[in-house]
Amino acid sequence: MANPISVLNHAADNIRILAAASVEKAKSGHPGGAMGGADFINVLYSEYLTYDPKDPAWAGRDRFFLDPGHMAPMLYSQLCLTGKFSLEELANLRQWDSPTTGHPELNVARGIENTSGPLGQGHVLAIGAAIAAKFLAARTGNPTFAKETIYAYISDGGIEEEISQGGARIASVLGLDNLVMFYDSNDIQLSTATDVVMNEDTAAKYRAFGWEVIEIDGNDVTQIRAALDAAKKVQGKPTLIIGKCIMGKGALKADGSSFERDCKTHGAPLGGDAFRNTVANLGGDPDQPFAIFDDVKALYAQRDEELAAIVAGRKAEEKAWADANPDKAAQLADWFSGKAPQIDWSKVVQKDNDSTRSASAACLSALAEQVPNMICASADLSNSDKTDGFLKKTTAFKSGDFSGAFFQAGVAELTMACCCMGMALHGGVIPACGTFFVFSDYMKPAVRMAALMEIPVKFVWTHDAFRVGEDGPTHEPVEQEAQIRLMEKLKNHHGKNSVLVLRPADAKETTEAWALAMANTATPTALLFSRQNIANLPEGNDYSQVARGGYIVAGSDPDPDVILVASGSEVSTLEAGAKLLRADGKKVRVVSVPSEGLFRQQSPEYQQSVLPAGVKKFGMTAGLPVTLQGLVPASEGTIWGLESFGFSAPYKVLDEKLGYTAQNVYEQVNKLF
Ligand SMILES: Cc1ncc(C[n+]2csc(CCOP(=O)(O)OP(=O)(O)O)c2C)c(N)n1
Ligand SMILES: [Mg+2]
Repeated sequence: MANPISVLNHAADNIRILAAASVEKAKSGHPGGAMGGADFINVLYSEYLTYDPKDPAWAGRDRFFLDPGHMAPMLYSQLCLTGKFSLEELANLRQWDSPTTGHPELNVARGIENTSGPLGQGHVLAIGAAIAAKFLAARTGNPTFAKETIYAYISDGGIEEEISQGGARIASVLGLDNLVMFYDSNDIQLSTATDVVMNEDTAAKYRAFGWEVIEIDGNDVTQIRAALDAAKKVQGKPTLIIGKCIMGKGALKADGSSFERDCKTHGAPLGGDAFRNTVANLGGDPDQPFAIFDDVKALYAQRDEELAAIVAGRKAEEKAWADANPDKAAQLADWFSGKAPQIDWSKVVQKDNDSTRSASAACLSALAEQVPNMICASADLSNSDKTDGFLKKTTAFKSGDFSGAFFQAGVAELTMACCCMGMALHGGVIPACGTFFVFSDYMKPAVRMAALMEIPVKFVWTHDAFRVGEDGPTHEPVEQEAQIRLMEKLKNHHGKNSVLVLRPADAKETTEAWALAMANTATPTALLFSRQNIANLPEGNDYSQVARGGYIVAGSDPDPDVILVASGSEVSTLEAGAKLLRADGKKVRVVSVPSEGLFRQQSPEYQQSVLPAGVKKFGMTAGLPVTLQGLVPASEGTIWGLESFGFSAPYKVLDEKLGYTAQNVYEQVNKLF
């Protein structure tokens, strides 16, 4: 029997009171949007969202992705009604050590599917999760994945962010009918009304993208239900429900007049008497606003019972599938455990003197064959970034056909990154995505979020240096390595380097780097690969040492007069320079440091044995000199790096002109003596 509308409205008012009260208590936060969106989220959670209250990580659950993180009080208040947060925790919004953080942080046990805050990314994470659900349905045949609905909640800010275009395009071209997005269209944003900055017809825009669009009053229970019912029936395309919502619904000012539709409620407590008037207006007790109404408690207790029956049915279907497919079921359990896959790396045969991007293709080819839950993506560069090594072993996703494992993202690096992160958040899949290193700049906001959420996406960035010179300086990364290596230095909340960054020095180091990337289930990994061929490191090199982040390359002299340090292709330039220095009788050690972050995690004794203090050092990097500053102290030597943007020319000419030659290594090192 349908819940009485009066009870649903009462529950939404309860959410409004709790959201406003938590912001009031914290003396900071965003009440207005939360109060406007309360009706939608309440209908969704009390009547539609399918999840297991006793098993929040259940793989087959519907998922709710919040894009506007500033609307955290709405989500926390909603999750308080479903028992995932206590009233006390709501009262501790934004406080030290409280689970009710300023913007929601990934916490599946508490019902939070994603960290959100930077507007726009959150709804594209949902799109990635919808892709993962389609993929798992196709790959496993487990009927539960075809029944999942991924709900996204977006606001004006997310619609304005450029990434919404990428997300809208991908969701449509892939026919994601398991995606339902609610747009809280309240015509107000932080500093202005929305008409000051946008005048497009958003419904027409999404229809043009190929979405089903339903327009409703976002504060009306009957219309919300009708829209959700309709959305669930749509086939072959995603649905956008545009809900006209009232910012600060129910809010009153200190003088008792309406405080609705006012920018001032966007990001500040209602304040004093305005708060008290508002709570009273919504049927609460201004002296005890942190309370759940009895009929609302009953509403959610009843929903728990309904969910128990729904989930029991779904889990019975899953069990029937698992009984009929025990091997697949065991495999699926493994995929959702998040464990690193078993990979036989001996199947990867590297060519001598190959580029590391091509060596990466050899690895990806093996991964496509051996890791059935891996998804690889490229932003329209698969034949250049060599993710085609993977693609050649599978097919790309198409609307209605998710039997392959390759995601053609189009030219949209940030969208691609967020989709891949959303896939990982869904669980059960291992995503990797590729583009040119210089375009990592378009992905930085997502990489930072992946690092914060500890999502083990593999970022494949090729064309790692100025040696793409024919394309001109726009395509030549210079400062990008220094930037991503800063993320190696930034620790996540578990005290780990927030990103693992690996820049291998030759083809065989590339295999080791991919092995480390696949073993890394704790953080994102960045893999930096060369466009050009690189001479193999000397015969007898112990490649297992790559796992230590930095190591002494084979053929190095004992008791060296000088230590040459680099990562990536510059190591081979140092090797060539070392030959000239040795001809003069100098004893030379060459050290390859594919990951300074990993190297700094080794014992001090090991670090000291590789780079002993007091021995002269010379570093060479195709990036900014600062890239190597942690390894080559100014007191012990010099660093040859690129101090300016690159130039247009064939790479061999650039190597000569910019000093990336054996002869220059020889000359620069001699200056140290
Ligand atoms: C990428 C990004 N830019 C800027 C902000 C700062 N910011 C937070 S909310 C907001 C306005 C959002 O307006 P809207 O989405 O309509 O939310 P409402 O005011 O309706 O709650 C801005 C600019 C942000 N969180 N993320
Ligand atoms: Mg708004």
